[in-house]
Amino acid sequence: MKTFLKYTIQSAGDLAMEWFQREGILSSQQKSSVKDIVTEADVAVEQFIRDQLHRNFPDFGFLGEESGIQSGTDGRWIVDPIDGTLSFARGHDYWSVSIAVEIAGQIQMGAVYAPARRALFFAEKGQGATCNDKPIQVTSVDALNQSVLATGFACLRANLEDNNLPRFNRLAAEVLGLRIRGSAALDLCSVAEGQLDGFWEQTLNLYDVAAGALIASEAGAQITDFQGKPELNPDQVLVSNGFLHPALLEMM
Ligand code: 2AM
Ligand code: CA
Repeated sequence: MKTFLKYTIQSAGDLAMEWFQREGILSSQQKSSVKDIVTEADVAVEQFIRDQLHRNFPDFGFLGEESGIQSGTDGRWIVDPIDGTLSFARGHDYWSVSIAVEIAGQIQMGAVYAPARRALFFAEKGQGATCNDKPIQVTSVDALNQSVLATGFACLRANLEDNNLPRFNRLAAEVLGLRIRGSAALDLCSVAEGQLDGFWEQTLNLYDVAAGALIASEAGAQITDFQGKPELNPDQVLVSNGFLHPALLEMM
């Protein structure tokens, strides 16, 4: 399954790259709101992944960003064909394909592939995390004023009253650097490999974070909600190298 997953996500990434290189700034259709775009590539890449997975694992269910839910008996695949669609559509390199395998309610394997950055992140539960087959680990930065964090603003598209702006304001004043890069899946991997010391975002979906969260936690990251509950809650994702977690919880 591991070899199959790595092969499939790389093929999907190569397919996405064809669009990325061919189209430059892609024509995009409006999805549910003006701020939520989906490109033709999102749909095509998800269809490709779905076909591959179904052909090889017919008894697995499927949860995908573009085509919704299909139930299965053995477990399910959780797929975001292009996480960071806006970056993709505007020619930035920070976007990824994300595939997780859930068995008996637990994420067992996750892969996140950023083809434009030539980075393939992978983790299997209990086996550690890798980038391009090399082991990766979180940083040991333990002071907020030395930390580089990322966040995102999915919540603003949902017009929520509890949006991320107060947290952003509080943290921006305290940290060494704060980034908004537009792919939650890749942000989790960036914590795993030590480009970032932490990341938080709210109002995400399971397909944005399922694979990246396993990769981060296998690289030594701590993941909680904003109250410190040790679970993956896509509505409130706080991930750090662990050392920064108490200080970050205070700031949430
Ligand atoms: P996407 O690119 O697949 O849409 C960036 O802040 C993160 O938020 C990305 O992972 C992005 O995934 C996600 N995102 C963007 N718009 C969103 C919306 N309306 N609701 C939930 N998540 C969204
Ligand atoms: Ca996404």
